[in-house]
Amino acid sequence: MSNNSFYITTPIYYPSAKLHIGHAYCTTIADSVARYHRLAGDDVFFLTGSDEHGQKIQEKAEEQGIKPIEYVDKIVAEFQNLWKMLNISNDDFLRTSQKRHEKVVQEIFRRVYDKGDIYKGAYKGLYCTPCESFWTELQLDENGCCPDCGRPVKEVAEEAYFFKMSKYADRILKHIEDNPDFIQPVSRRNEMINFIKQGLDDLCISRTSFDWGIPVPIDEKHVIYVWFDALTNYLTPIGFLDDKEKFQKFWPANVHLVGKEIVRFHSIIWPCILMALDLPLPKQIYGHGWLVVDGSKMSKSLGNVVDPVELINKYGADAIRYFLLREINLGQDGNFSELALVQRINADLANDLGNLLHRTLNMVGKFQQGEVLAPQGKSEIDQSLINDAMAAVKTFDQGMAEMKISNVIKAVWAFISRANKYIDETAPWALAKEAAKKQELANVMYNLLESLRIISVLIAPFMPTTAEKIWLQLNMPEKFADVRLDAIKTWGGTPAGMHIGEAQQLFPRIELEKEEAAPQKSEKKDTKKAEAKPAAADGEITIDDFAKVKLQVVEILEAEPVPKADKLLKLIVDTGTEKRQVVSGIAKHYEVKDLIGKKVILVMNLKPAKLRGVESQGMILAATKGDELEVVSVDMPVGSVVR
Ligand code: ME8
Repeated sequence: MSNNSFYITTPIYYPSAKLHIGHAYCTTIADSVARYHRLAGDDVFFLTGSDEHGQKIQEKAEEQGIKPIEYVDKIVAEFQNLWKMLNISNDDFLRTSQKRHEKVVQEIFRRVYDKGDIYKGAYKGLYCTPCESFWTELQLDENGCCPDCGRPVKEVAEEAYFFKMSKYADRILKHIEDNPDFIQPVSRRNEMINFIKQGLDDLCISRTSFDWGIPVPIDEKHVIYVWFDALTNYLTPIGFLDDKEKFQKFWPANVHLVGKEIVRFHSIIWPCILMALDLPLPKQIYGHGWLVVDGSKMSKSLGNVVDPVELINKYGADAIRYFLLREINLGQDGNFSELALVQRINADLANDLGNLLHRTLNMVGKFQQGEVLAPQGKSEIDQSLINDAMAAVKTFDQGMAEMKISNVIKAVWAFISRANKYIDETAPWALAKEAAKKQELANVMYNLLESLRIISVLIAPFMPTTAEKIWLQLNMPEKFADVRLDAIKTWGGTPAGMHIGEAQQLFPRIELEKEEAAPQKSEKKDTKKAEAKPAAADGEITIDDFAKVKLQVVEILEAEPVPKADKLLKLIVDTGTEKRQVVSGIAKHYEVKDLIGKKVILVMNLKPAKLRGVESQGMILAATKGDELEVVSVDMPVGSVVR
């Protein structure tokens, strides 16, 4: 077992508004990585916090007629409540308004000033208040606005202190070029190299036009400009000033996880400050992608800002965590949709995982009165299951160390499907009928319980509550919090002779809500919106309307006529994550045998309906003209999305 230290951070978020699903996404990633490292036996420090100073916060507080600290106290309490609800395991929460941080920032200012790397000058610049960033004319976008957020900038001129960042340009460029892992993903690294090559200006690090900030220690008229105050947060809680041992253990950080828009601050400005302090640089800056909602950027004006608290109340923290981590490849942008979330809950959690647990515990209860019997010998199928389990553990270990979270989850779920298939292959219900097969049945039951023991540990970083629920239902003797990865690196950790615990449902299947399944019926609810918009041209829909239809490639596995309905066929299709039954009016146009194996396009999110009493979960696309009909078939892998 390794016992390395591991320090991971999220950005400290601005308390200028409530946090949304994008912030929850970043913090959930960091949490799953921190949990993995604890599982691997590392000594972990996981930091998040709030970036509370600056003009924007001061203005917000003034609008409400309260002091800035009163304003931030309220919002930051909501941050902390969200992290509790989402089961975030941060070791500390840094608020830049805390005294301990003020001391650190002032000390850093003094040290860099004494070194001669801070000087007083006059700042004339273009300032974006929401982003707390200065820009040069050249950096503005084509509308003369902030290149990060597109909002107008204002010209400001004032006396200010500057950090000699230009002095470190060559060193930081060399560091980035010499250390390919320093900035991830590679696309962000290339952007940063190009940015530095255009030349680095010195950085304005103080302001006099507002006072909600940490005073410059040598000149109390000034407050420290927020990025100098914000970036140094990463040093405060690990004992920069007051705990040498702790500081040596955790600095340099292993990874600063940030959104792609602030990679620049973390991979250029922050390292330059650290160089001025003669401190080592963080090992990695990882820029994750942005979440959009139903294909659109989240914004207050569109009214599509997703509140994670509401989602957690509706679906539970583990389901949200699972969706965010599974659905989006780290580093790429991703889409959040409630419909996709519900589909994942139903297919992956209720179906794949829930069924494996439920079927296994039921059978052990029914066939062995809940007792775990010792296995003896192994069949070929048993051995292949064991090999797959060990391979999944290896993929998990390597993949999580590299933060390939989505791939790891896919590998874990492939093993869950494999274990479900093992039940079908071994047919325990048939073994149970023959007294001579008692040991074979005991082996199968043991292998399933052991698979579930391993799975519970493998899902712990992503779904900590569910993982422990499984552990408790298996009735494992060890306390779940004490379990480490080593416990699942060898097969056979489930002790024989004990009894399993009580079976409980993990995730109930969620019926899609009416308005989601049938958006055309929600007109009444939306009268305001309809009035505000001019009526669309006859039959015209927007891209957002179209995006509501989830189309996907599925394979027809079985087809049979629906009794007393000469036009209808009942099809069983494979969607890649589940099997579905679809009733389709194509009986007159196809022989059953010609449909098997055909890959067709299914409307996945159509509200289930009964046709002649037979349930249909979706609709297959077909082209028709007069009496002619042909289903639309494509040669793409099952599960491909059609857009
Ligand atoms: O930038 N998708 O704070 P901030 C994914 N205080 N992630 C998102 C997102 C989205 N749509 N929107 C926000 C700041 N984020 C500074 C940081 S660090 C020393 C100072 C996440 O409240 C993402 O991680 O604007 C992004 O970098 C961060 O929130 C920005 O949070």
